[in-house]
Amino acid sequence: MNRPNPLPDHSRSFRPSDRRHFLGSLALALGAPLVFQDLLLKTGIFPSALAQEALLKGWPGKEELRMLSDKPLNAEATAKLLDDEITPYSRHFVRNNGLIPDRARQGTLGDWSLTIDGEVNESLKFDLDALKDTFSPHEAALVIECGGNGRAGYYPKVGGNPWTLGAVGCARYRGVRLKDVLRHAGVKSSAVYIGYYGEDLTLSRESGKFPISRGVPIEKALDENTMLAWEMNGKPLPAEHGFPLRLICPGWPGSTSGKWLKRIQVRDQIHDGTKMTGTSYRVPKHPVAPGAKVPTEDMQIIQTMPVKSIITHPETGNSSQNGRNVRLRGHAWSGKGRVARVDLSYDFGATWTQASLSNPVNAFAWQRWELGLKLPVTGYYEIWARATDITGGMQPMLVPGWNPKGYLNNAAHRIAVHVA
Ligand SMILES: Nc1nc2c(c(=O)[nH]1)N[C@H]1C(S)=C(S)[C@@H](COP(=O)(O)O)O[C@H]1N2
Ligand SMILES: [Mo]
Repeated sequence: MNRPNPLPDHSRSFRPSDRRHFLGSLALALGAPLVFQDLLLKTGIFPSALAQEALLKGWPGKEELRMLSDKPLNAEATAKLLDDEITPYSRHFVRNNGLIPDRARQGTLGDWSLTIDGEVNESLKFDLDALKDTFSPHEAALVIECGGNGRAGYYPKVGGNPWTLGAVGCARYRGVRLKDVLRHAGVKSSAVYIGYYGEDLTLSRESGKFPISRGVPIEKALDENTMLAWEMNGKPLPAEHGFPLRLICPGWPGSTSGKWLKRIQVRDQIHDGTKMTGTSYRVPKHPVAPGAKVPTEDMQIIQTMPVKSIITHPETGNSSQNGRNVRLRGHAWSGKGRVARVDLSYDFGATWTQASLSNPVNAFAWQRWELGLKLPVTGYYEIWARATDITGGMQPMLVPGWNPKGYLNNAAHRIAVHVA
């Protein structure tokens, strides 16, 4: 197969200073990435991120994913792996801030219960059967995307997991609406926010500490699409995704969708749990220069996620099987509402062709787009996809505003295709 030197399979522009990317491309060009990485390991001039990738084994059940770390477990999909309408367990990214609880590893409920307390008329406790018996079931296909998806594209580099484009998935969940449970407890007029508490431990296993405890405004908690889920793709929630129960706040950063839930506290102030304060999941209130130091008081909590799309077929770097006719497809989604259109360009944005776009199966599911392009002559092309949502929000072609933690990179996805 004719493999042109591929573009990076994510939206960042090439920078000679980006050694990891440079070495990655070089390894591909040599056609022997493993030997090459091995060589570099021995010379000791090895960039640490690549060293980690070379050494990490796949996670059982998720072997296809790219591992960023195993303690805590962080692993993302590639564009090709996200081709399914409903992302299977094996291809759904995992983002953990701490350790998977023993209960989840064992997959046994034991004495598990969920507590609802705080600004409610009556504190309530449910076991899983009680949740299933008390409230009407709710099912939906929902996109969960990490707020840091695309972080690897920011320059100057920022700390945190260097997600490229695969910290997103759209699985089918079954559970109950959070609003039904909260209304049952009786939400007081003093309620302004909810905070979740999970059963996961910090890396140092300190008792009474939470690796993450975030939440959403009460309006979002009471939205009909916000749910408590015990099933993912027709099976009990897997250990990595929050067994036995997780929160899903679709359209908001994945960090608001608490896993291994034990408690939801209704608050009379903005929740102040772990990773709610400081610079966590916050972006500057005003645009800042790349690399700027931003005082905490100038940062604001990320709310909805911006419009985004991905080209899941063909895979970047492939040769067209049908000459100049290339069939492309992918998904598009937005935290602000439906996606209205997806356009593609094969000439660096000079001209655009609108793709056909399906309706979402429900609110906050991603939408399939497809397009057959006839490329003018043989040769090398870079194909770009750009989604626009119903609010008029459109993906930028370049990495958008730099921010200290590298959130919200929704730059258009680009692939390289060779037409023989
Ligand atoms: N209890 C708990 N909930 C959590 C996390 C966590 O570390 N602990 N990670 C959050 C983050 S940052 C993201 S992006 C999503 C990832 O969900 P997934 O691992 O099922 O893909 O879970 C969120 N919920
Ligand atoms: Mo996240």
